Amino acid sequence: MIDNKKVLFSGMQATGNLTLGNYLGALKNWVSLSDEYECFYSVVDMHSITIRQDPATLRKRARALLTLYIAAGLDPEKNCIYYQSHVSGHAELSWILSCFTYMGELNRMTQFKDKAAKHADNINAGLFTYPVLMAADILLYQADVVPVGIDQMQHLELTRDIAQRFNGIYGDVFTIPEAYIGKVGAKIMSLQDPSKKMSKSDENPNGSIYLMDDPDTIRRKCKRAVTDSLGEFRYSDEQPGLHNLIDIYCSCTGKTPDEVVSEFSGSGYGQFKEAVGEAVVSILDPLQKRVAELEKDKSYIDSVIKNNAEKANYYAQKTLRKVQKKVGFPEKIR
Ligand code: ATP
Ligand code: LTN
Repeated sequence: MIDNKKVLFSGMQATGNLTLGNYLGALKNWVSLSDEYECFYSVVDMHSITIRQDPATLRKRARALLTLYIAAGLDPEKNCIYYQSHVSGHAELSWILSCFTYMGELNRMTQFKDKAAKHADNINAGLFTYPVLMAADILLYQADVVPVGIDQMQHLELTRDIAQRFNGIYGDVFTIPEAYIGKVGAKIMSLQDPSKKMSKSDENPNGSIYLMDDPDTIRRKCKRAVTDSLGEFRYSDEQPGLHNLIDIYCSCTGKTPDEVVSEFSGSGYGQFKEAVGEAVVSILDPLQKRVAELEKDKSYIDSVIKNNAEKANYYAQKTLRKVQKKVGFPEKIR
């Protein structure tokens, strides 16, 4: 608890251009939760280097992501928006927690298996211990809730196991976090292959709508989205392409699938795809305008980076000192 508010932590990697999936599945929920909780939203650049990155590009993308957090509606006066690499406590706690995590647990992580298969030439130890760093992110701020997409549930379960194990040995040190999975948009699928999640690292750019795509590109991608040949307007798992477009439309407009089905039941897929395109444009256009404005104000963004890193460090150090004492590290002499 901070000032009688429960604590929320979440983060995103600056590994590519963000997609509509990232926005509807994560960022949008973050904004709606930000009044209720004391929030920490990190640009997890330390996680990003588990995959080889070009330094200049990583720096640029990390700043763009931080700017996007603000543009999406997270007020940096109320929410702590910061770079993970600016708070050394993440790495320090991660080391300690790695001594409380079993190889067998890490071996079971599906994200590790997926990423290792994808980057067979660089299966580094960081990629393997990635979930420990994620546990450190969350536990460092004593987070009560962690909004993530379904794909991150396994990492969150591991975080809870590590925290419970530590508490079992040393007493109540860590708050045990709960996942928060949004109701709509928890899994937006690729527009080209609705059996696959929309992902920023997808090789086919037509499968994903990027948050910075211009309106015509968005309309074109929606128009070309894969549907089916049944020609029936239903919200059904048997029609995954249409199901996904209905999810996107509902998430952008706030309508329910039932309302959408009755609104479009007489019309063809083409007309609906156009409406989806317009709904996405109407969400992304204002977002892009706010990003452009914020990018002009370099000193404002710099001050957010500086002030929030200090705030994050303050809370991180509180937990870290407690943990260091518990495991038996000697007090620093000041
Ligand atoms: P990558 O392609 O690099 O693995 P990604 O696009 O899957 O990346 P992450 O950086 O892993 O995105 O995820 C950031 C956040 O966005 C996480 O909370 C994740 O669950 C959520 N998210 C990612 N893709 C989707 C999606 N298609 N639908 C809903 N939520 C998503
Ligand atoms: N692993 C997450 C990103 C991430 C995260 C976190 C999410 C790193 N640390 C802490 C929530 C809480 C991902 O790949 N989406």
